[in-house]
Amino acid sequence: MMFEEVLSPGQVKNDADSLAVWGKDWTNGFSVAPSAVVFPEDNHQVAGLVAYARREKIALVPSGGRTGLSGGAVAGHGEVVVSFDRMNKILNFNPEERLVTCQAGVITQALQEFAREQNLFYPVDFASSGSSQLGGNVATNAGGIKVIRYGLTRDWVAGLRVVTGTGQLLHCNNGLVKNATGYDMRHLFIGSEGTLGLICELDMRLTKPPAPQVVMVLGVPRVDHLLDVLNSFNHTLTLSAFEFFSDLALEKVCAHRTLARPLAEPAAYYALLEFDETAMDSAGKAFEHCINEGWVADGVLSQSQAQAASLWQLREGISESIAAHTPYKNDLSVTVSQVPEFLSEVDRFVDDSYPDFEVCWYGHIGDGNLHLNILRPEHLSVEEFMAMGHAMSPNIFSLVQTRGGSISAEHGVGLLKKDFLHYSRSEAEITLMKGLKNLFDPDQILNPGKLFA
Ligand code: S2G
Ligand code: ZN
Repeated sequence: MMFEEVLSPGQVKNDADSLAVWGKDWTNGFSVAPSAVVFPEDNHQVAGLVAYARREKIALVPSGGRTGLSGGAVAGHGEVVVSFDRMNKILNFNPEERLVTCQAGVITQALQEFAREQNLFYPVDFASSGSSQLGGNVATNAGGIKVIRYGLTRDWVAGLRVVTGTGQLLHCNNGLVKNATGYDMRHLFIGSEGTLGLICELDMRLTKPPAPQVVMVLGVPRVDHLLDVLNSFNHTLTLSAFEFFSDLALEKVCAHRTLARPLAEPAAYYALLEFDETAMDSAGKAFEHCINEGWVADGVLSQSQAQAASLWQLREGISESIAAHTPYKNDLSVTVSQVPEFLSEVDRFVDDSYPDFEVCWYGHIGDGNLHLNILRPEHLSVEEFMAMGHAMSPNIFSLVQTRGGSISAEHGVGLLKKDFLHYSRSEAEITLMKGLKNLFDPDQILNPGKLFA
């Protein structure tokens, strides 16, 4: 049995069903062919299995909630999947520091609930938080819907225990607030997609809960007005979220979830705003200003937490609602001020070059992150369509590159975007990143083939 010196037989699976389940994530279009799945239960077992893998030249693919959208957790070439499902305990809570020590396999929502029980708040949130794991959130520096107010996962990691590709267990920062003693190693591992080390344990910071939240959905006739609306509300209150979606996205989610449209008349775009109920007066003034300026045609304000949740469904339900169209996904970001022009440029390109492609826009426009999902026309097979999506991407990524944007804002590079990394990172940076990879994983056993072409 593999890893017999480190793991017990019950911690190793190689039956076909297990290989099929744990060998993939939410990304379509890549072969799934791991040789085994292992389930370590503590940091020392992780260190032991990496040392064993290094000696036996076995490639390892770390796997958390398997909600990734760039193939970062796909094992397609006989790798061994290292699942953190059994490292799913909250180990400690320190009220003075407001720090929770979690194993990597803790589900994001479990941390959110634990925080609530302590009358505190873990603010990083997104549609997949019910199944994603903290280790994977850190490995991809997950963002989601509250970044405009609370930042990204990176901003909430106070400490990490990571096993590098040489089998060393590193303790990074130990939960300290201040630590000016050289390079902050945390930030190398955060967003490294399991290519520099296997994240085993995290010290996550919590914060005070906000006031009860109110949600507004506004009908916005023109894309450039979205920025005017953002600026108008940003000047008068603290936004917890500023999301957007197109009318096509709304049409799909209302049909899929049999939800009523939020406004009497359709609009080209919709902005979903969330803010503290204590800012209601300021929000009313900003809304009136936007109506008077013609930036907003109509709007609805949640009257209860239940209604706030149903308005959020209009945004958070989009991804699932369009899945049947096997969309070709691009997760792009530019600085916020460039969003309207950039979005219009991409629309023009797709209209001119692929007139039968339907563009479904949605995303976290308040932080410049747009999710471009192109719906597959029925006359194309998934393979044909994915190939066309891949072929069109250089044109879209050239538009991103011109604006100094990112070809992957929050979903990571993985397998899906590795051929396009140079559109967002210079040759010098890529050379240095590969140097770091060789330093931390000299035998290239950690998630090989990901991130770099
Ligand atoms: C979102 C979820 C994945 C996708 O809805 O914000 O990050 O692109 C996405 O559908
Ligand atoms: Zn997103």
